[in-house]
Amino acid sequence: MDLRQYEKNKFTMAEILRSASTCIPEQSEELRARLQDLFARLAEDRFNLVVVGRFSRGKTSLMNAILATDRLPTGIVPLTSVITSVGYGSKERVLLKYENRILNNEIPIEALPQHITQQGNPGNIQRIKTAEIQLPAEILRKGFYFVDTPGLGSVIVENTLTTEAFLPEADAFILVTSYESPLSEEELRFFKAGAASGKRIFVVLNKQDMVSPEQREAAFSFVREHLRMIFGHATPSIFSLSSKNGLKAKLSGDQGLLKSSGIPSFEKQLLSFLLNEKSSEFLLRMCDRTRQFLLELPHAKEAEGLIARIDALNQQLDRSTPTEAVSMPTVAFRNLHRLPSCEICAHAAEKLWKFQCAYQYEIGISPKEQQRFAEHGGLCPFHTWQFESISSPYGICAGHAPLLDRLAGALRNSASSLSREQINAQLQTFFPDEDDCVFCSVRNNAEQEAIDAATKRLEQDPTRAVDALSAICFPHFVMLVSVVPDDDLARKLLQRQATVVERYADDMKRFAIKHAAIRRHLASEEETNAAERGLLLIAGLRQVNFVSPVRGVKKKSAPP
Ligand SMILES: Nc1nc2c(ncn2[C@@H]2O[C@H](COP(=O)(O)OP(=O)(O)OP(=O)(O)O)[C@@H](O)[C@H]2O)c(=O)[nH]1
Ligand SMILES: [Mg+2]
Ligand SMILES: [Zn+2]
Ligand SMILES: [Zn+2]
Repeated sequence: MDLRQYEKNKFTMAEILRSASTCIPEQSEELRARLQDLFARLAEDRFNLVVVGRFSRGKTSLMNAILATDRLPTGIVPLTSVITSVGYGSKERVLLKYENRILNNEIPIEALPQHITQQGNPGNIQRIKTAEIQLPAEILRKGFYFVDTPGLGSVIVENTLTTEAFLPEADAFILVTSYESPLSEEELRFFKAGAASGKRIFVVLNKQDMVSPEQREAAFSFVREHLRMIFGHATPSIFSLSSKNGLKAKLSGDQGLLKSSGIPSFEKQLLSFLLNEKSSEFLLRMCDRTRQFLLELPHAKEAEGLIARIDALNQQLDRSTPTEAVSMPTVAFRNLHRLPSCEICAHAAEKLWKFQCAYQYEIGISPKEQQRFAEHGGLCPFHTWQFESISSPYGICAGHAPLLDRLAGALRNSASSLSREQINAQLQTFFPDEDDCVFCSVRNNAEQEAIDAATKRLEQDPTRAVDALSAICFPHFVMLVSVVPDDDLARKLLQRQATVVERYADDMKRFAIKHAAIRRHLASEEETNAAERGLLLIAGLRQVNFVSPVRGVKKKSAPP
């Protein structure tokens, strides 16, 4: 089951739950509460991947390397003093949650050292329960959480206690030891407890850059032998790596160094585990619970269709073969998070606004402009009302009285001297057409300018320009693609648009699940704005795309 399939199955599950709500009798508060609970579980789908080990092994450094950031503080002396979880957010954010306090405290990420390190907050005297960091890292986007913990076994007893108290919250562990002196007393103790818990454990042998290949081999065998004694058949995989080099390589883009750091193969295993084991287990549990719920409904007959859907989903999950060798979700297109909305809309809206402000003044004072206004038949209906919203009653009268005079004259003239056919033809000319409405023509010119500018950038440096595009709305996307001369480039634009659209759809679906579950606070900023962003992507700005997606269609057919 790949990530998309997993999300899709979750949405199917949410649909079934939504339909189930119609089968609940009016007065049954209890059943309704249980359904809410099922929704909440689905929405919360949270998996804590907890990083543990002796102090100074490089736990925090490993998290930094995976997340490609240097934001989490690391150091040579025992450092982390607070449980620090990292989840997805469209921008960097840090929330501190306290023991015995309801209100959270939001701090800038630069201030982290004052709250989560031994130096700033020794032995966690500030009584912070968790520091929750949000980062825009792709691996986190699907609801995974990495949790950094204070190191075990240092003289700072509080730190060990903090970590031990948190262990029941863990769904899987990454145990970090290092080449300096692998497998300390407390690490061995931890392994024995871990083996008994049945939770999945990954073992990392960090700091491989500090030892020669021979030393590396010897230390690796030593660790493997010890683990075999503890775990027997179920010995966890061991990963030799250098977090330090991994992060350095990610920040500098050095692919060779990245590969030799061992970080990519570790990430691949982690992701494969998260997809194949965590996901299906979670969904199968959800199926069981929902089926049970449906069977208990008083009119179980009505729920039969839903039970059949649950069973189908269940079977599909049982059958789905593990996806081997999944790599990190590679983003073929960059800069996809926090995309600004359509740049063509933005340019046209800005030009139009400036023009409108100047125009409503001009029409009030210039007889020449009033005359032109009358001769062109005024503005199109949409812009007539827009004009109304920004001008004074005086400005409206000054512009529209001459227009009405002219219309009255033309009507009289038609009535007395034209044939019926001529009358019909002449009536058509009363409406301003797109070129007559000054606002429409300003909009058209501005659109054209923005599309030309984008096309030029796309031709000069296609790869960079495609990545730098905003979330182009569909009406403008159609216009843009139709003028891009190069075939490959046009295809690339379609692919990128597909990726953007898919992402927005995911955000909308996730928000819908969380909304239904009354878990709105769990939604990321991207999910919260999903409805508005999705509509903007489909329709563009109201004041720009007010008529039809394809500009040519707006032209009226000529009068017969
Ligand atoms: N040479 C080398 N040094 C590393 C590597 N990873 C981490 N270090 C260094 O080891 C020291 C400890 O790293 P941290 O990431 O703070 O270790 P930690 O396990 O989080 O420590 P606590 O928070 O105290 O439990 C720092 O000085 C890091 O720079 C590595 O792969 N190679
Ligand atoms: Mg640390
Ligand atoms: Zn647009
Ligand atoms: Zn108009």
